[in-house]
Amino acid sequence: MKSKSLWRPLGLCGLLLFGFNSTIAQNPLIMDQFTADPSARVFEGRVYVYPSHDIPCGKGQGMIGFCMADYHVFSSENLTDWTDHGVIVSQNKVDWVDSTSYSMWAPDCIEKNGTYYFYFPARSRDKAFGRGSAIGVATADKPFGPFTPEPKPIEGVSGIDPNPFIDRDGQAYLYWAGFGGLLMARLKDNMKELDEKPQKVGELPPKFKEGPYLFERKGIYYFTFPHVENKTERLVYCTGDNPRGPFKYGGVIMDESPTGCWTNHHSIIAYKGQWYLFYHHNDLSPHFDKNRSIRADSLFFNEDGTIQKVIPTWRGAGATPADRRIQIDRYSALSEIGASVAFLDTLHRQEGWKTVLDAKDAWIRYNSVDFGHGKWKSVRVNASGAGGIVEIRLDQTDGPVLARVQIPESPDWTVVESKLPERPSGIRNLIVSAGDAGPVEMDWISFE
Ligand code: FUB
Repeated sequence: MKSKSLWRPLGLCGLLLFGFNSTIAQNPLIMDQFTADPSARVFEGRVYVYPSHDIPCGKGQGMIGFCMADYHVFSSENLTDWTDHGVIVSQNKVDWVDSTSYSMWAPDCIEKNGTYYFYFPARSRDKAFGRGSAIGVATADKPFGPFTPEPKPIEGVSGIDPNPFIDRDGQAYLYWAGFGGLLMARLKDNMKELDEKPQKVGELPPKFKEGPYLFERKGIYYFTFPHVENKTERLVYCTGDNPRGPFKYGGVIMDESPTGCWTNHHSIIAYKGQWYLFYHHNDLSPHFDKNRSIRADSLFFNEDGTIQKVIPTWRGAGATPADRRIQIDRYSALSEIGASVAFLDTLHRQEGWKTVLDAKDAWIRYNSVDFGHGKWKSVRVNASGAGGIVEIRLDQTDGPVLARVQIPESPDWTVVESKLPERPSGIRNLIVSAGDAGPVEMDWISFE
């Protein structure tokens, strides 16, 4: 059957916690808290993500529905297991920040000569530092801190969404969203002061822009940002031959969110030979788009350096080890009819989603399961529903059958185990289909 949009309404698989502060997830990457504005960086061979931390607003708290009191940093070696390193900077512990403002919006971090510079916006206690948000710096010897904030914000910078960039010649720049649009200035060697007056970044498309992110690839400087052309933010890019611009419009990186999340905010990195787009949507808060969740998907360039549009997926990036509880509801594709996902518990969305197959031959595909060297003897499926035989195939909908699992009729979740006649190895796609079973709900499957 033809696969249908990846934006069908959701259901969820369980959250699997590996100890106190480490989670496994596809998209969204983090399930135990809201996260937004992901600035991803590769430091010391790992991916570090510095997001904002959305929390539900109390009365009179925050600005325009956004409430952010601190920052966490997360890291991963495989883009599947994410470690939460905890709070690195908070509004109560920065001298210049108004500690009642909950205004710690999108941050970013960069390394220079072994020091990590974390840039963050917040409303200052002293209006001398600007009309709205000021931008401060905190430094650390390690990407996960401990970070020491400077006593004052950067002089001459008023705005949000800081993005530092260091060119190949060692010159550093800071980009941000200010009152005059997207602005930039050279940074001094100390990375804590501007080396020139802020300038407007030139030749950008009209209408609302924020969240600048600059990177360089093969001598092309990509100046990328969220841009409201129609209703909500889409991600676009411009290119130039140097970090100051002017930049020429290149195209759309990601379309407006089909679920109506008004903001999107992103970063782009290369890691282990693949490019990735980090961005956010409101997966865990479908009715309030100021409580967001970060995501990642692969990004590809054309031969001429143009960027291929990224289609958001639930599956995200990274291979999933076969012995994990594979959350097949974080799918790569599903059949046109009879397959859907839904929250396991609409009151506790952080518990995730489940897969629902309720028509003959309905299927769901989950890409890139890592079977390694083929020691697998059985598959376990956590299922409920009317019962019947669920079929698991490899690679594609008409690929080899890996197992036929008899699901008992039960309204409760039951783990069923079935022997594998063959032992799969390597990285394979899984297709789980209902055959004539159903309706059947599945929380996860796993191999032993
Ligand atoms: O997270 C608060 C603001 O929303 C960010 O600073 C913007 O980029 C938008 O994502």
